[in-house]
Amino acid sequence: MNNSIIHIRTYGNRDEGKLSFFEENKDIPFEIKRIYYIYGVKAGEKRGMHAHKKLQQVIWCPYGEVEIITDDGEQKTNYILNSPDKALLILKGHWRDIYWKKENSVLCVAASDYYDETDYIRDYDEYLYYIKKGC
Ligand code: T46
Repeated sequence: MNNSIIHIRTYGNRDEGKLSFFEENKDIPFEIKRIYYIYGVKAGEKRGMHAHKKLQQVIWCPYGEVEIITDDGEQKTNYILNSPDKALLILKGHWRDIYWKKENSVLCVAASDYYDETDYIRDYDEYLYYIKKGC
């Protein structure tokens, strides 16, 4: 299984408005233990710059636009998140850089586990070593 764009189920229309939702173990392949969101970031700022050893996440941008570049140690892939009905599934073991393309963008995350700093790899050389070891 690879990182992938998820089209979030959406009901409604242009006049009445829309409702989007996803359900654990149905629309996304894990149980959600944590929700967090990032906001108030200036356009042009960069966040992320780490990988997770075990954590899986679904990330979406209901307002504004961010670019996420994932990296598996060999190949980089660019994703643009700019719609309430579009999300990115990032599996464990992938480096991610996140660029704020528009002022006041909101980035939401549904995560497979509780916050645990020991799950982070925040040094890129350490990440490449970790991947080469086949962990
Ligand atoms: C990710 C991207 C998309 C907590 O205490 N609890 C939490 O649940 C989170 C997510 C963070 N923190 C603390 C850890 C740091 O002291 O909040 C501070 C900022 O976190 P960080 O520098 O990791 O933020 P980002 O935006 O670089 O990364 C975050 C997530 O940490 C990461 O898992 O994939 O958003």
